[in-house]
Order: sequence, then C-alpha cells, then structure tokens
Amino acid sequence: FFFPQEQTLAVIKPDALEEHREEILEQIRNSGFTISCMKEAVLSREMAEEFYKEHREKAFFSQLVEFMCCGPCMLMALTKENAVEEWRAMMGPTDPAVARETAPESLRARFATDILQNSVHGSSNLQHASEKIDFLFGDIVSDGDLSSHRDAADT
Ligand code: DGI
Repeated sequence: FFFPQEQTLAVIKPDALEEHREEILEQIRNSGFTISCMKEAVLSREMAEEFYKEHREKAFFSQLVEFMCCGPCMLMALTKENAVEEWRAMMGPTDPAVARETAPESLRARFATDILQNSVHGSSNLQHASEKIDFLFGDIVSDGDLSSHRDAADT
C-alpha cells in the first residue's frame, strides 16, 4: 500500500514529560517519524481551552484544561506516511485500563495514570492535525511546505 506523507500534532502531556520524555522521543524516532517542529511550553488556560474546544460541552472539560496547564507539555508536528493513524496506534486507547487490556505495548498502557492524565495526545484526523499545528506553530509548518516536500520527493 502507498500512504501519502502526512503531518499530525503530537503532545507529551504534563504527567509524562518529566519522567518519560526520553523514552517517548526515542520511540517516536525509532518508528520512523520525522519531528518537523518541537517546542516545550506551559500552555495558558486560554490556549488549553482553545486546543480542546471540541470538548467544551463535556463534563470533564474544566478538569482537562486544568490538567493541560499544570506543567510543561512537549508539542510536536510529526511527519510520516499515514502519520495520524500510526501515532494514534502508538498512543493506544484513551483509557489506560483499556489500553493495558487491548494494546499493552502502547504509550498509554505503559505511562498513563488514568483516563484524564493519559500521557500523550494525537490528532484524530487530518483536519484537526492541520488546525492544531497552525494554532501551536503558526506558519512554521504549513501545508504548502509539506506539499513542496512531497513534490520534491516524487521527482
Ligand atoms: O483523543 P483522545 O485523547 O484519545 O480522547 P478524547 O478526544 O475523547 O478526549 C480528549 C481528552 O479528554 C483525553 O485524552 C482525556 C480527557 N478525557 C476523555 N474522556 C474523559 C476524559 N477525562 C475525564 N476525566 N473523563 C473522561 O471520561
């Protein structure tokens, strides 16, 4: 099968960054992702609210925002064929209890504490990926950059 180059937005969340940063970064690199952009940052409440705006109506929204601001995150744009799906597979299911049953090798099975403090984030589709990468990295990685990259690789 041929999969086009894609970008996804990946985050190492505050619960995992201090203790598991190196292991997670090593696994990302060993799995063939290119880290196109990376920055460590403490999100402001406003940024966390915007980042998770799709969940604004959920009962856990304020907890989620609070948690995402409680310490530094590592924000990354990852490039690879089929990146969105592959990074989601590496992360495992949202709830680490489920992850430990169904995907014991996944990052959440290994590092997550509970359904809220679950170590990593990854975009669920290309639209979200491009929106969140724009939001967090501005013009550093645009779709235009990626398509010219792809064109260069094809020729
Ligand atoms: O895409 P995911 O991160 O796997 O999951 P999601 O988009 O459904 O939810 C986004 C985040 O919100 C998730 O990583 C942790 C938090 N969350 C999801 N479901 C629950 C939750 N937090 C609490 N406290 N309870 C939940 O049921």
